[in-house]
Amino acid sequence: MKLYRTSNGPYVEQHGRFCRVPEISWDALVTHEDLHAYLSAIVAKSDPADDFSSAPLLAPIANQEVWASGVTYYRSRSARMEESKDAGGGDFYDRVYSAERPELFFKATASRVADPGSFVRIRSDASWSVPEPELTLLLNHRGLIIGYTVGNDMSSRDIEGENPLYLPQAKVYDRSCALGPCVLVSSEALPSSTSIQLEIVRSGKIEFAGGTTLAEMKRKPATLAEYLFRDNSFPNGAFLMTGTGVVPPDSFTLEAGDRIRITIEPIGTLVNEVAPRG
Ligand code: DO4
Ligand code: MG
Repeated sequence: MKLYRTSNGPYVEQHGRFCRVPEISWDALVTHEDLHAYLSAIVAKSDPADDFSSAPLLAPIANQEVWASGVTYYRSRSARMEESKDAGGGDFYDRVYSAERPELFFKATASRVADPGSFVRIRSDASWSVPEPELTLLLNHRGLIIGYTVGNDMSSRDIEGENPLYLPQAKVYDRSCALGPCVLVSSEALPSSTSIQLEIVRSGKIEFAGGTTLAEMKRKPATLAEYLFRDNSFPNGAFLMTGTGVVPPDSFTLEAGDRIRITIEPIGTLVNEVAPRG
């Protein structure tokens, strides 16, 4: 079952049938005692809505913070060790990859999150920028996984590579994050065969394509969620990005106009364009 946030309010989709979710705030949905059961009851008793496709999609977020996990894939560890070797930071990435405690960092508030189909940004003071395609968990106020969405953790590799202490600047800025197109409402773990695909299209041609699967992820989503909620409360729930396993070659940097397509099969495809510079 998929939950969409649109400018006409939320819609739920099951087996190709879209139903309007009656007037209830997004925060109330995220903190519902049993979201899956609540939405199933709506689908069972409502007439299908015919106005879903005319409703522009919004990122599935209201008063949730977005956090992110780092170095959860070997590919991310290697790329970061390489980019920070002149700064002497490489060792930290190797250590965090094998440590018991994961790397978790604050990523965005809703105001910094781009809607599906809208612009993401590269920083004006960055020279090496990439998207990071990440399975993103939706956690309720108790820290339980209640759904999954597709996330893009836009990153400035030159800024992080210059000094790992610049991580917040490399990661947190306006439109540095995109979420959507919907939330797959499920508390079941996704199969390890679940693929995450990234495609970057420039001037109509594929400039980069790559992918990974959840089998490559070093950490379990539930463990990442447990660490995030340790001594930290999220009364409206939270999003937790689970890290990237897809890193374009070092010669690649994003340009204005690039179209970024991230597909995680059971959820859908999140598409965003890089905004003009300035
Ligand atoms: O360690 C810095 C950030 C890592 C990250 O964003 C990732 O691995 O996805
Ligand atoms: Mg990331």
